[in-house]
Amino acid sequence: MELRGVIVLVCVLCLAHSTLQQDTSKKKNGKKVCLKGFKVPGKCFLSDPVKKSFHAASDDCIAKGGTLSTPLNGDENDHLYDYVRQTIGPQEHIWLGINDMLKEGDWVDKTGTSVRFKNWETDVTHQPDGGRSQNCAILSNPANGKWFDESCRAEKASVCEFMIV
Ligand SMILES: [Ca+2]
Repeated sequence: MELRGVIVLVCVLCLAHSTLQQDTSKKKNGKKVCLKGFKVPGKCFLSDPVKKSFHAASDDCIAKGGTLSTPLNGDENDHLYDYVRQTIGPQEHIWLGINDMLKEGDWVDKTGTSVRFKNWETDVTHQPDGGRSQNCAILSNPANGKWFDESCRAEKASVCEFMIV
């Protein structure tokens, strides 16, 4: 009985250790791979289906050693859209790591740099259309990965990204 208790304890410790491990990438045969999530060149995406405000989602990504996903080109946007469809759902929206809180209409990333790549929905509606009341942005899966501005207090799923360059 005692031995069994020790084995159970060791297993619990193992589980706790692997859960606490925040590394999302490692080198395998000289190539960086993602231990969790999905790899695109230079980064890993990891989804979090729990709906929360922009700030809560952003803080949670930082606590994991990453940042909210911010696609830099159409390819990355397509991969992110695909990944969200598979891991969170085809009707879901996720926060992006950009905002225009400081200066209306100037969408910046986490470093405060104006983003070059944007993918606003402009065919049906004319995003971004929320003015000062919508200073955060979401990627919409029902709209095929197009972006919409949104109130930062809304609660959405999210995807963290981890740089692996
Ligand atoms: Ca705005």
